[in-house]
Amino acid sequence: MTIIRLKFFVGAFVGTRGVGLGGLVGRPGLGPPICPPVWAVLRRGRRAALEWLRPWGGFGRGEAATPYRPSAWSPTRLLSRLFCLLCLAFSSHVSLAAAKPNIVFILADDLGYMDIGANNPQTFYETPRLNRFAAQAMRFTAGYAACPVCSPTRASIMTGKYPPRTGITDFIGGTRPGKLLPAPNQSHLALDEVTLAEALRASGYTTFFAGKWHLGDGEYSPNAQGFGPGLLGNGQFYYPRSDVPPPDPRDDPKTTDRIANEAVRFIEAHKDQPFFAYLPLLAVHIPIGAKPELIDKYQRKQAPPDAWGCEGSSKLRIVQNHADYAAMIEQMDTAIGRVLDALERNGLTERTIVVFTSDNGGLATAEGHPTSNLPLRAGKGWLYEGGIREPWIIRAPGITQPASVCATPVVSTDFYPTLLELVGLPLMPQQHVDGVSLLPLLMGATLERGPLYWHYPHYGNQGGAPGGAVRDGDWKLIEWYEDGRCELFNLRDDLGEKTDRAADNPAKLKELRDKLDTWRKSVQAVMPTPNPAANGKPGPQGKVGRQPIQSNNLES
Ligand SMILES: [Ca+2]
Repeated sequence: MTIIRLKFFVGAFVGTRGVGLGGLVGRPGLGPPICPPVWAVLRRGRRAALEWLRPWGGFGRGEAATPYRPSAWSPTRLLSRLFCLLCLAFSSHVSLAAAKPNIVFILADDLGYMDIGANNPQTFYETPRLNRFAAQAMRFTAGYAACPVCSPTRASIMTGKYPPRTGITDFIGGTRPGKLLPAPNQSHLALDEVTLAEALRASGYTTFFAGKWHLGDGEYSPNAQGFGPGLLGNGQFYYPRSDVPPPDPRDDPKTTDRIANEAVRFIEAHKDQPFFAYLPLLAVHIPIGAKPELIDKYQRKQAPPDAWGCEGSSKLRIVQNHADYAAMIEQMDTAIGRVLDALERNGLTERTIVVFTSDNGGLATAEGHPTSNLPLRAGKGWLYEGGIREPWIIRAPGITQPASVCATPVVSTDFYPTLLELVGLPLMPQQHVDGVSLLPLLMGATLERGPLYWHYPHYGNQGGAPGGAVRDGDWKLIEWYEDGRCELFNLRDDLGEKTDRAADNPAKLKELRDKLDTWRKSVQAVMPTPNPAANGKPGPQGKVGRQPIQSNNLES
């Protein structure tokens, strides 16, 4: 924390952008209670500090930087500003330097960015608890998963590393040849990785796990990676040993209620010690299931008729209207609400950081096509935005402002260092090599996060073909490994990735292609190889990258 405060001090004096400090002193946060007069002084100091910092711009929240004005300097004003900065520094100390806060990390499975009301007020689905949670938190509008499928993203959260570094670049168990033979995929997360859970446990945290692991079985289960011991399960799914019988599977086919029940019991039993509760839900992955009465509710709810387009040679759902999927989402939303209620009931809300995200985009091009990610293109298994842009919400009491929105592109490797820094633990740069602490963004400042990269050398089950991608500012390049063809999009103008700008921007094309290539070398990414059995024919998915057919009335 000292480093962070120093960074902000220095940033203020040298006139860099990114000194917005919203959230620091607006309300008591993770720290001990402070008497109201002190808070009043701090709030005045904060307002004055923000005014003082205004000439340097960079308050976040979309305010443009304004040029440095030499006339702003005067001895009186300088003293006043020093006072303001001291207020900020003191308040920062008070907010952050308390007993270790708890962490609740909720990871949905296959939930799309547009599947929650906080991101998509017009959605057919109902997510009142997540919407309310977002109104108490910071919502990221360009938060990404490190991969368009499951296991690699999960590994990136646990390690802070891009998937090529862990060797898990496809879902564990996945292998599908095409024109190319996919790169080899590890069957488990290596035990010498210091997972986020292990790092927190080593610092006194009690850890909790219930749900979907999908990073290895047996000796590679979550019991061996900082959770447990005593988790029961096999294959992908593990749960705490419990004397309480789980809900009837007919009412809880995705074990959503079981996970929430166990989490609530854990929270109540550990409210006096720091804990890290990791809740990787099975919802809303197929097979789709939910409480029968919820399915009845959505079958009765007025819905638009089915509508279809295509992505490559895959059929693409372009309307949200799936009753069973909606029911599954509502059951998830309610369960998340019960976990948040347990924090509140036990007086833990103000000292618990809560994260909500998903491991890949919504399923739109195969396997029942339950959702639509429009206006985002494609879905799970694809490197287009529908496959990798996720719900991303963080509530850090005393740090994040309610209902704040951050548009800076960030990725799932960033959770590891961000959470370490939020709870006051030293960073572990040798471990979370590809993560960047997002604390400045959470505080309302700006952050030069740098480019984000993807490497997916596989044929997905949803139609996607081997490829890589880079997002740098507003620009995004996708390189398809079958033929080396690249697509270039400007996401600021073209969120739906409809217009390939590669032909008219050769310089940008080369720049991003070079960056992607350099990055691949730096992470020792393994490329797919020619498949002799394919005789040069395209993969089973056919040619990818054609423009999807989309319904005009659904464009935005
Ligand atoms: Ca998934």
